[in-house]
Amino acid sequence: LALEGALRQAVDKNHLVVYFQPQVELASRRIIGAEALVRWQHPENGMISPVDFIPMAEETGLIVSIGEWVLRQSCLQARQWQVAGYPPMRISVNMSARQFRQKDLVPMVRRILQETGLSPEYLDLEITESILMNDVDGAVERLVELHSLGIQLSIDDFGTGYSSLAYLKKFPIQYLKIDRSFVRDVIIDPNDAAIATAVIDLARNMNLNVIAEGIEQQDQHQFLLDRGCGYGQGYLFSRPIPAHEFEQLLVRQQ
Ligand code: G
Ligand code: G
Ligand code: MN
Ligand code: NA
Repeated sequence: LALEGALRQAVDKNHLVVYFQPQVELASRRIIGAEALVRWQHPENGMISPVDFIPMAEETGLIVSIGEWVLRQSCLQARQWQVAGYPPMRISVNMSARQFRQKDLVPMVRRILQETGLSPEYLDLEITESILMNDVDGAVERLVELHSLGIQLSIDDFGTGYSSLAYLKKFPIQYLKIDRSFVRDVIIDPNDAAIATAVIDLARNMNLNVIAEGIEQQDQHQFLLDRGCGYGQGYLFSRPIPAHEFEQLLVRQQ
């Protein structure tokens, strides 16, 4: 309860901050997008990871206002980089279960796109496989509404849920994100290698883009590239970083 009050204050006092992790084309290492990841800059306790407050925010419903704030900040930042003349790139924002089910989600996203001036094709919403599988019919309906805004949709943490592949074709999505638990040991564990390869093949056969998460090593990068994985993110390329540092990466690759 103390944590909840503190988080409420943090929202009001603007103590939350959005970090950005580059998403790169594996063949060229060029930045094609960024995943927005929220952090809590606590005045005394320093930087607090979302794993330590998102679950509570989800339980209390605070996630709805936090999620809206993250979305607005992310769209604003992406738009600012475009206005500054950097090549257009996508911005990926994580959806929580509660947010995904919010009645006014679609008008809220539409309004933020209008307010920030970001063209919808540059916004990507990441929804975890487990959220989608929790209520498949409801999820399909919701995804169709979101897709009609002209935004992109990704399945996050793909492979970790009880995914029925039969449902996949019903979802109007453009990206699968291979969960980093499969990438970590992809070189040494034949099962992880088989799963990663299967997801890449599945994505390709369904005309979906695939992003591998958690790439930390050169040999993981090479493995995924060799198997036809188009995109990736991970510490090998960059950790999640503040906007001003991200901009330096954009400058460097011009
Ligand atoms: O940023 P990592 O660096 O620590 O993020 C940890 C977890 O928190 C990830 O599962 C990530 O998806 C989640 N997360 C980060 N930012 C957000 C956000 O803005 N909204 C939601 N719902 N989850 C987020
Ligand atoms: O759950 P989601 O996929 O949104 O989580 C993104 C999380 O992955 C964030 O916590 C982010 O900091 C973390 N992350 C990003 N790149 C790497 C990486 O290369 N290795 C590890 N271990 N974590 C990573
Ligand atoms: Mn994610
Ligand atoms: Na993930």
